[in-house]
Amino acid sequence: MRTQVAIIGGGPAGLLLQQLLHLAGIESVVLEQRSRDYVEARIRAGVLETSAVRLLEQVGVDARMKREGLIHDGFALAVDGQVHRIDLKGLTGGSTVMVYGQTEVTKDLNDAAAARGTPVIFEAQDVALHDLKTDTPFVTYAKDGVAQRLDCDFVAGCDGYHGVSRPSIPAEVLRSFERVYPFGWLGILADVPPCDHELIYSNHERGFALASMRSNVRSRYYIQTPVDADLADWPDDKIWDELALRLGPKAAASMTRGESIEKSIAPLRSFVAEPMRWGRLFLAGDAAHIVPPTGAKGLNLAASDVHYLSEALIAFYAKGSSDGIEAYSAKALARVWKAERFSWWFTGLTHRFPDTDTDAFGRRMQRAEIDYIVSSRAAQMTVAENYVGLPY
Ligand code: FAS
Ligand code: PHB
Repeated sequence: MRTQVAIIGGGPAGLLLQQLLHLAGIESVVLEQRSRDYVEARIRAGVLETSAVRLLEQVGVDARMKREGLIHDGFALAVDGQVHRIDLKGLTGGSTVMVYGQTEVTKDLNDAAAARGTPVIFEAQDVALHDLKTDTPFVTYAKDGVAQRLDCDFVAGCDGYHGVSRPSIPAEVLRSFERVYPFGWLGILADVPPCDHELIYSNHERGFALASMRSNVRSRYYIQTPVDADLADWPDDKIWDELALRLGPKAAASMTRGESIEKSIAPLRSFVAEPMRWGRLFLAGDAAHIVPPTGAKGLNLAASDVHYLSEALIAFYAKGSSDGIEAYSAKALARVWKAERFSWWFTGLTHRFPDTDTDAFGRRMQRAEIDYIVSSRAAQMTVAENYVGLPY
């Protein structure tokens, strides 16, 4: 089999890239190791930047998001019982965010791929990348136990943090940067109305908590847990009790409890791999970088990566120009590092670190930073412009 672009990974990065290329008449094949049901069952991101919404509009995969998504003009920052609203729309001259789960984005992109006949091969096993430093790279994989080969011009590594693409770049070429946080997030999904009409990020002495949502009848909450927390130690009632304590009395009073339909614990890390290109291989999304979800940037960085990559590949095929391809890694990393900074900073502002509990100065610094934000429009503007997403 032959195609122009082999896309490894059928998550949001790979599927959105495929549709951006399809729009420009460029052929691609997505190789996804899991089944479609498995990929769509993963509960992950919940907030889309306006730029990501625009990309879904550009590929004509925005109809259901426009019907079912929730446009948010702001969010709340709660600390020591006080709740402060960050007026995203007012502070950024009109920008907002779209609350629409990654699960739904992935379903919509898969539906578009099926309707448009852009091939997504699910349960593709043992994917391996070959001859990446030549003009004739190829990919091998197994499907239903039968060995396959996919010849292509380019390979897009959209296969996430644990994928095969990043390790295909030689160790002596790749440089990684990482910070692992001393805690995780326990997430719970329940079919109950949210406790507020906007998200609440809470810095509480017992730990961070986040009240989010997927719709007006489905809520998503998180609490910071020790890095070695065991889900078996967290029955639903205990999670609801902890959320009520950490989100504060007003949120607790309007919180509806219910049985969890999904519950999971995720570790938090900041991670960047450079470069995001090696020969004919391009990394995009979690394959190249990870952010702590505090800033809601993971999915949105995947979107900006594939925007830059699609533009580079379109210029190559349409005009024979390699300028975009040569510039891709530096251009994508410039935005990645700014989102890494915001995610790291917002995590530091809202979570309880072991040293801030023992280090009184560290706790005072956290408190002073929050007081500064609450009292300064300029400080709030920097929070707001990063949260709605810096320009592409
Ligand atoms: P993805 O990991 O989504 O997709 C990669 C795909 O590649 C997967 O479907 C995988 O099966 C496939 N794959 C892997 N190896 C392969 C191989 N060898 N061959 C073929 N296919 C292969 N972001 C937020 O903004 N907010 C959040 O709340 C949030 N929560 C998260 C919770 C968890 C547990 C995780 C892991 C991430 C979370 N993220 C969150 C970040 C997340 O949303 C990612 O940023 C987003 O999924 C990035 O999309 P992709 O780059 O497509 O990677
Ligand atoms: C979510 O709804 O899953 C969500 C929202 C905002 C975040 C992280 C996760 O910062």
